Parts: sequence; structure tokens; C-alpha cells
Amino acid sequence: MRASVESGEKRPTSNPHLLAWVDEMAKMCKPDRVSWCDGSAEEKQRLTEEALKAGVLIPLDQKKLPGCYFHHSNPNDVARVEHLTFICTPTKDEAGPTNNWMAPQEAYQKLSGLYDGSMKGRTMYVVPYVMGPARSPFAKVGIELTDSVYVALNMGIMTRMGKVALDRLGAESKEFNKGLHSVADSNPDRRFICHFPQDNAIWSVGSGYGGNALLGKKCLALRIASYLAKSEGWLAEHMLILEAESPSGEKHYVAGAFPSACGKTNFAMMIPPAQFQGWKVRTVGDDIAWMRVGDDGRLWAVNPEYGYFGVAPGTNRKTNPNAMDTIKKDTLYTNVARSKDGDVWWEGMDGETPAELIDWKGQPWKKGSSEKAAHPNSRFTAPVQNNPALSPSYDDPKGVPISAIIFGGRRSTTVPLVLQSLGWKHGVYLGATMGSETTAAATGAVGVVRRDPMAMLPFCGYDMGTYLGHWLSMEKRIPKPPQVFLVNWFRKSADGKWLWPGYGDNMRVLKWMLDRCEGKVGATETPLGFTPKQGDLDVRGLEGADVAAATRIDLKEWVGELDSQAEWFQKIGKTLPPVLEQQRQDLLKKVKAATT
Ligand code: OXD
Ligand code: MN
Repeated sequence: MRASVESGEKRPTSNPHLLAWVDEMAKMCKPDRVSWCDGSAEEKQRLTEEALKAGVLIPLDQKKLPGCYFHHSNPNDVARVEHLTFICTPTKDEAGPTNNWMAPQEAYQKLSGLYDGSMKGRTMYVVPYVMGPARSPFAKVGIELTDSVYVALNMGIMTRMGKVALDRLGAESKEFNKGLHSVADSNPDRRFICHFPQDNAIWSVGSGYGGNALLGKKCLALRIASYLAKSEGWLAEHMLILEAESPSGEKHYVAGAFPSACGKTNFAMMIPPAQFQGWKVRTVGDDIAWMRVGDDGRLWAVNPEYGYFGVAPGTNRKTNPNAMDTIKKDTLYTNVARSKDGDVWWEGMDGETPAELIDWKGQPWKKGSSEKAAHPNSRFTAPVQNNPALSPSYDDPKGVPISAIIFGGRRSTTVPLVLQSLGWKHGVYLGATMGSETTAAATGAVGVVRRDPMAMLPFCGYDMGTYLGHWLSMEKRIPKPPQVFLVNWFRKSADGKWLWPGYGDNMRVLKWMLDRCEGKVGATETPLGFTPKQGDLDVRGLEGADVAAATRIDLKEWVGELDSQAEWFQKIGKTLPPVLEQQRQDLLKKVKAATT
């Protein structure tokens, strides 16, 4: 007899494809119960109580932080695991040289063994969700089957979850992403995050960490969606979307690709400095953008998500006051530190470091300890509606028109504060060669420069060279393309001091970019792109910056940079669009000529 029928499960859909798949997966995973999520407030309450009873959530001070709970993960499971993330396409070439590959049959077989009976004694939650505004023609439906109540609760924040998704799917459609997730025994040796783009399926096993387990986010909205976007002629990108409104009420929308933990959330929630009175920055999205060409020839973007899964350390009232307000209620905190009275804390929080805390693993912690109290990749999960700076357009089914695309990495040397590309192809080249020093968002060494094209290295669901070719091909498809920029908020002096204060002061750079989009200011043309003319970057009242050093182009440093880009292009291999290598060589010639 089928597990679902045995358990007396209530099934809120008659969609035969969905029902058959849920049955098949339940038969393999053998949960004690199958529970369909409807997304209601009562259900959230019930799941929260279940999680509290099981010790999966720990209550925080409900007066100070109403609706907020703490979760600590298994200490071996605190970040995305890129070395255990696979693209399972019929051929290895389709996944390309920058992805791990497994043949679909092998992956299904191997993971079936791990799923077999993995949910015994547990509940299988059926989590239907929509990525994108529910009425948007661009939205996609996913169903995640998970044995983690923490995942079900997080999905309820991060996505439009429950009935809304089943309604959108309807009684007949096969068009849904099939996501199977089991924490199983949380053993890193038996941890796999597998994507099957051709089957619109994701199998994730052995991890409960957000990026590995909340399947709507990195797995569907980036890896699977980038594959769909390639075949359907659009872009699924690791980008924030922000709205900037000028004092005269003009609105511009900007999309920005920065690698994980490089400040997308801070930029998307930025508060402009006092000198920019009348300017308002609002958030459309902080992590993912799905962009299509509109009837008017512009590029239009929607944020597929419904919540923020942000990095806690470093977030404070100075770096991101809007985030601090966003996470005051109805927020799940993962792997942060706590005080005995149920408050939360992390490195980089405002005020004095408390004398004593409970660290992210639940151990007593004392000020001055060499260990961090919060894990460097500790997170908050908060609903978008909590954000005081949320743009009303966040839920607009047609999205928002993009004036500028910004690429940016974390580079302590070489890359100047801002550059504007010389055109679309050159913009794609800037994105393709973007580098960044690695962060704690993924397991592995931190602070090593790696090439991260369009911040998509860990998220591109197919061959990288083909992806860059797709970006180039968009030039023909977008009659009114956005301007493309490269920024670097992270440059340091020789003695290791930041040259640019970042955060709200990034408004100064944003304003220059918007002025360039409107043709309001000129620029200096360099071999690397356009840079601000002296006086065009508004630095009134700016403190703690060395603008000359932050904006400087040192062509000698660029010789080394361009050589290292050659290694990267070799790694991409035979599918690298030749025009990109041509750009690199032309640039190298110009730079060498100028330096000799
Ligand atoms: C994220 C990431 O969680 O990029 O957004 O790792
Ligand atoms: Mn991200």
C-alpha cells in the first residue's frame, strides 16, 4: 500500500502528475507521514510548535524579537558545498569544465540508495512554491519534498508557498520542478546536491544548510533556471535589483551581480548619505534576478524570491539599518550567537561585545575568546514585507525595467572603484573576467582570488563558455540594452586599509552610473573602459576615503591581471566565445603599449 494512503494524508490537489511523483518518492524515502503545506498562518504556527518541541528551533525573547527563533545546524553543515554539487546532464560537456558532473542514471541510482528509507520515523513535508510574483507569466512552480521542518518553515519565508502554488500549477500541468530533499544522516560523505536540468529535477541529500536545502533558491532559481533561460532566451542571474528614485521622482532600476557575501543585501537596502537628500533607494531583490526582454525593447527583471537569506556577521545599524529593522520580527536565525535572555548577537553587531554569550554551537562563550561566537556564514531568514525600504514593484508581474547592470567582486588590488564598459560585448567581457576573494558562504579556503563570471561560477547550470555565449547573444535580443559597469568597493592600500567606505557611500558611485545612463555626465575613456572625470563623482561630505587611490587605474597591475585572465579562459576551454579572448588580447596590447 502507498505510504501516503497509509498515513491518511490529506491531498489538496488532484494533479495526477504531482500525486504520482509524491507517491513514488514517498515509496522510496518511507516517511511515517506525508504532510502537504498550504502556506497558512495556522500551519506556520503548527510547524513552529513542532520544531520547538523537537528542539530544531529554540525560542528567542518574544518581546524583543516577536516571531523570531534560533536554529543551530550540524557543525559539519554550515555552508554551500560546491565540491558536492553536481550538474547531471547526459554529457559531461553540457555541464562544462567549471561544474562537477555526474551522469543522470548514475546520480539517480546513487542517491536512490541514500534516500531509501531515509525518512523513516520522520514526516515528509510537501512544499509547493512559486518563484516569482504569483501572477507573473515568468513565475515557475516548484514542489520540494523535505524531511526537515526547518526547511519547510524557511521555504514559507523565502517563497510564495502553499495553496498559491497548487492553484498556479492547476489540475493537469506537468510544469513543475521536482525537488527532493532529505537531511538523511547529515554525513558529509553522503552529501550530494544534484541537478537534472533536462528533467527539471533536483535531488539534495545529507545537508540542511540553506543553499543546499532550500531548493527554490540556488538550485531552481539559478542552476535550473539558467539552463531554462538559455533555451528560452532570457537571463537567470545572481543579482540584486534596486530601485533608485531621484528627488524629482524619476525611478531607475539597477541589477547587480556580486559573489556570495560581498554585500548584495547591503547595496540593495542602502540608505544614501545626507548629501543625497531626496534620493530614495528601495529593494526589489537582494540575491536573484530573472530578466527578459520586454515589448518596449528594454530588459525587465523580477525577483523570484519572497524573503532574504542574508549573512548576519557585519550587519549593523551603520552597514545596513534597513536589514536591522527587517530582522526584528518573524525571522529565523541560523548559527548566530545568543545571550542567555534570548537576544541574538554576531561579530560586527552594534555596541559593546557582551561579556558572555552562547556561541553558535550552543557552548558558553566569553568576550576575548579566539573562537567566533557566531559562525561567519550565520544567516537570517526574513520576509520581504519586513523591509522598510521594500519597493512596491517587488511583486509587479511584469517586473521592473533595468537601466544598468553592475558587476562587482571583492578585490583588494587592481580593480578600480568604478568602470563603465565600452559597449555590450565589452560589458560581457568585464563580467566574464570578474574575480573575487572567496568568502565563508561556501566551504573551502577564504580570501583566495577566483574568477567568478557574473558571480555565477557556483550557480551556472550548464557549460560556462556556452553561458557567456548566451550573454553575448542577448545583444541582438535587447534593442535598448542597459549600460554595464564594473565596481569594486573592496580595494585596499598597501598597508591594508580600505580605500572606500562602502555601504551608504556607494550611492555616490550609483549616482554617477545613473548620470551616465541618462547621458548627463561625460567620462574619461581608458583602455579598460570609461571612468569618472575629476569632479563628477559626488564626494561632498565623504569621510574615510582615498578617492584618488580607489579610482586609480594602474596599468602595470593590469598586465598581471590580463595574464591571469588567460589562464581562466583556458579553463573555460573550447566553448569560450572567441570574441572574449580577442578583447583580452587587444586590451593586453594596449596596456603593454601604454606601460612601455
Ligand atoms: C547566498 C549565497 O546564500 O550566494 O545567497 O551563498
Ligand atoms: Mn547569493
